[in-house]
Amino acid sequence: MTSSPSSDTVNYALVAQDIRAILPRPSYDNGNIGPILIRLAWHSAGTYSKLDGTGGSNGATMRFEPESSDAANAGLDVARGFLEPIKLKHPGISYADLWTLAGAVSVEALGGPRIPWKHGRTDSMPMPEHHPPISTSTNSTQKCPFTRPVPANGRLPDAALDATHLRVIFYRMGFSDRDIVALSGAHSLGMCHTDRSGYDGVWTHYPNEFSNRFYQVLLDLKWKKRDWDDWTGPEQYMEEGPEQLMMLPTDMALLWDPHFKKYVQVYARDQDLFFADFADAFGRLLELGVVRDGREVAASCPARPKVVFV
Ligand code: CCH
Repeated sequence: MTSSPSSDTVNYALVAQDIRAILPRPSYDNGNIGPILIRLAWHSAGTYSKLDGTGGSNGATMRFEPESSDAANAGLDVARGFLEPIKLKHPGISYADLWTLAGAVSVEALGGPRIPWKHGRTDSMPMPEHHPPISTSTNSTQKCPFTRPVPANGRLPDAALDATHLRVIFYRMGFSDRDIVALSGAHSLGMCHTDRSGYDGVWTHYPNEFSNRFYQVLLDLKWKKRDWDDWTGPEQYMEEGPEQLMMLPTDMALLWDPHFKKYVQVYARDQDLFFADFADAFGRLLELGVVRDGREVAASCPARPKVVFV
């Protein structure tokens, strides 16, 4: 990995301020780019595997193939483009730090909790096909800019699947059922785009407000499969009646799986607990794959007070 030469001189508070300033954008979607920046941060980190330490937010490998053209990342080139002026203004920040910081800043700017975030990620280069083995010798002063090849695509969740799939994907990163439900609450924000994922619509009526509304509508509304009238779209769920909120099959899985559902119910009632759990889980997500003090950070959760189900 190579570290940008001036990463030590970056004023991260100023970068955060500059990110906050670009979030409102009247011509884009619902008028704010925060939701797509949060999605960028999550997808940059969500490739991590605790089994071999590959993937994760370190390296900002979504700049390169194959990750840049992973179908799950469709549309995130737009998010990366939004952050390019910030990178130009603060060239010392790594892309990996910039993308994760943008996600953390956006959550808070949209009314959510403060996300614990530390700088120190570095940007990697794609390994050329015929690169000789990388020396691990510690007395070499020449740092090799190439890193191991990035993992194959397919590590991010597929919205068409079920609770078992969610567990396979998130357990691989080191998360628990409680973390899965807490992280999914980010779907209070933003929207689906037919030209990106194929899905269509918003989860809540306030897509620029970070809140526990995702859980409330999931529980309170009646959902039916969307009847695509003019074209055959993917299976997704729509609110019954004239209003048109939507859910992905993986969102519905949180309702249909009894263990996930218990957390949905708790978070629907208790926004403070949701905010605390989200901040904790999202903070750990952004650390995945990051090496600090010679140790790779794992997602496994520190001891927390147990949730009381009533
Ligand atoms: Fe998500 N998400 N997400 N998501 N997501 C989509 C959009 C957003 C899944 C699928 C989709 C998380 C978890 C999951 C956001 C944050 C998070 C879309 C629409 C799909 C599909 C993309 C489009 O068409 O533009 C699936 C499956 C999972 C399984 O767990 C997690 C975790 C987070 C963050 C913590 C946000 C925010 C959006 C809105 C993006 C936008 O452009 O408005």
